[in-house]
Amino acid sequence: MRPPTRSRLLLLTSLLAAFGLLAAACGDDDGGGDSAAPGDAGVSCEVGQTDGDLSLYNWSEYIDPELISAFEEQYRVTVTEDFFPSNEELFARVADNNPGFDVAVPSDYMVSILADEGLLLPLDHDAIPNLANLAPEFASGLPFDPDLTWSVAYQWGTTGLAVDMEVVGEDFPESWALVFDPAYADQYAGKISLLDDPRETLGAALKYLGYSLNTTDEGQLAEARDVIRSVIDDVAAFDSDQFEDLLVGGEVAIAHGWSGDFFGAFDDASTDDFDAYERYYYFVPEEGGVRWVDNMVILRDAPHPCTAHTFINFLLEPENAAALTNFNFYASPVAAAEPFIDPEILDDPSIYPPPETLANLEFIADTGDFEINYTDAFTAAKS
Ligand code: N2P
Repeated sequence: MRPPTRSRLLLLTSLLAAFGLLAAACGDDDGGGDSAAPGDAGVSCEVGQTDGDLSLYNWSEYIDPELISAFEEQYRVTVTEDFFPSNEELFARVADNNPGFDVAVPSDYMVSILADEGLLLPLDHDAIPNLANLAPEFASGLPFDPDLTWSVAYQWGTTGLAVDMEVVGEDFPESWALVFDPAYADQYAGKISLLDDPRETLGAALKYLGYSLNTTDEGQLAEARDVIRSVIDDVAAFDSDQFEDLLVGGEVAIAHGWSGDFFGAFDDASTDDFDAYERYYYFVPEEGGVRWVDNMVILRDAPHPCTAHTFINFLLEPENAAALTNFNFYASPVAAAEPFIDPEILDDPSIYPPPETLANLEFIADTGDFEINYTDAFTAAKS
């Protein structure tokens, strides 16, 4: 195996410890299989070729089960799914060795990290003709993988706050101050949830302070850590899987989370007599925040790389890409899907934000050796 850099090794160890995976990872000796370094040749597959069943490692509630069934039927394979709640947990799970996943769905900065560590298989573009369906901004020039060497966009969206207006009223600042200024947060003590995610939650605190969420300044990061600490007694949960259910279930009144997951919950909670969109409200705070792109990658040592390419190509079919967006309420990178996307979704500025909103947002970037400072600061903030 290509040896990880020293700082990555430290990052991995700290992540494994943070997620309680150390014992599991140490028990697995990968036996030193062959590994592709970045730039190594990948596989070559025919369009539509399959070489076995597909193992998909994804965020939860992120794909329509009907799309999975359609793929299984069309290609006569079985898809198994496993789920991760953060990019760091995904990294920790595959860094030592790939336990058998074919396709995974990391966000932007994690594509850079996985590629740098030699953990990805380069894509065979000839096996993915539906790359032609991507909107131009996703077809090339993305900061983390400009030529789609390793990844293809899956969905994109924003991170923000959603509030229960029955608790916070209608007159609240659209600001990170709601969760990070004790003057507000203390009013909602025990009714706030924050993402259990080092880059997202420290990133939000950094934006609240007026800094870049990609800072590599230790002093700024320490300030952000202290902001989280200052409201720690008000935080009911650090949660990345069920924040939307905590909100509509009434357990919290303010939740930090990803746009589409909230909209899915608002939709589910609405009935003929109850419009959840009147009661709950999602916004990106005025100080700015995260704009992210999640991406399909094929992991190094994927047991079924051709089925993986075929699956990626399948999700880039216009109707399939639209079905994904109609299911999860996240924006599609597939321009050709737009005629098949529900018009209310396409016209919703919270799902397809206008350029002036996007201008205020940052992608999370790989900070290289500094990355471990984020995981350590987050652990310190929570303890
Ligand atoms: C889907 C979560 C979206 C992930 N449930 C945000 N990167």
